Amino acid sequence: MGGEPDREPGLGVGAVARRLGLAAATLRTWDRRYGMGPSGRSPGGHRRYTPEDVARLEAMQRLILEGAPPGEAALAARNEPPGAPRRPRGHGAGGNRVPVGEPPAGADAAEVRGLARAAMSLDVPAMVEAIRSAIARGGVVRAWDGLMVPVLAGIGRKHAVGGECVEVEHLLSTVVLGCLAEVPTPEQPLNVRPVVLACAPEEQHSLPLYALAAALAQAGVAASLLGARVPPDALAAAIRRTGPGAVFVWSQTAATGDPGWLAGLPGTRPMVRLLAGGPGWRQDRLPDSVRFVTSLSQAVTEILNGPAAP
Ligand code: B12
Repeated sequence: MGGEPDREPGLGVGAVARRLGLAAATLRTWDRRYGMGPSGRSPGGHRRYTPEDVARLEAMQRLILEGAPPGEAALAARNEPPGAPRRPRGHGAGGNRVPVGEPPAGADAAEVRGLARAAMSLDVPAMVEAIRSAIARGGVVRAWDGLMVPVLAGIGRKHAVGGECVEVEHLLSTVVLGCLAEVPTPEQPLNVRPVVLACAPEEQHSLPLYALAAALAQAGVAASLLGARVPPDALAAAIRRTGPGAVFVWSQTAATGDPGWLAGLPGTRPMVRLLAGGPGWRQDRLPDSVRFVTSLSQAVTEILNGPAAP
């Protein structure tokens, strides 16, 4: 387990951190500040968390999620007999768990739960660690579909049910955006003409564009990301000035999905390839010239291999 021999009894800090969806640094702080460290020892003399230590940490985490300050949570968790029944929570049908549901095939359920817990604990280092390592292991497309989307969708459901978790949604969005933006742009891009990515007018859900920019970067394509709420005139100006090979427009919500304005975008010579994606679009009203895509991987493939490929 992460370099900690499983022959040794008890768990090391890394294993417990993964289990709770916290950063190892958070556990070390809880040890130092609140005396919530490991009470066991391995034969080799290393400090190890016993099952009782882990139960106390889980209780402390639960109490923090319920709103207790960490010091009080530690005190109460130490006094709570192991295996004590959990107190009912005051609000929301699902308490403080994220209803992430069944992760998609190929996704690592433990990893999804870990990120969800880290998000609910507002534990930025643990969120960053989970997302960075998923991107490093499987690439952007897998990390997006298998880890980030299930947790984002779970938070979205929770918000829809009880209006809760706005702070979690905002912080997770910031972290996801930061991790995707870290993916380096190719030094010698395959594309000569730019690829422009934009949200529909008034559309604030820009994360899918960051996922697309990062996935394209890993495929060797550099993209210009215009971000959220791009007015039609601004997109038209960008097209006229840069003569892109492809333009991708995202609409997440029905309020931004009327595509009437797309037909007014300037054509360039050679032709600009116009792609649209997202659940917001009124697909029946999309102009014939617009190609509609239904997944991140399809968007990447279309941009890489379409008739007007960069
Ligand atoms: C993060 C988030 C926000 C953040 C966005 C931050 C950012 N920079 O993007 C903030 C806080 C700003 C926000 C604001 C709002 N939000 Co919001 N938000 C979300 C959340 C949690 C994730 C959004 C996301 O990135 N989704 C990406 C994936 C998870 O979405 P998906 O569509 O399921 O993706 C799949 C397909 O679309 C497909 N796909 C097809 N083609 C392509 C192409 C590409 C390139 C990609 C990547 C994928 C793809 O593959 C995807 C899987 O990869 C969703 C929950 C959800 N289920 O999406 C709510 C959600 C989208 N928001 C919602 C709402 C209502 C709002 C607000 C109106 C709230 C408010 N009252 O202010 C505002 C909207 C403001 C506006 N005008 O846009 C609703 C929308 C309901 C609806 N059907 O219209 C949702 C569904 C939450 C809910 N259940 O109620 N939100």
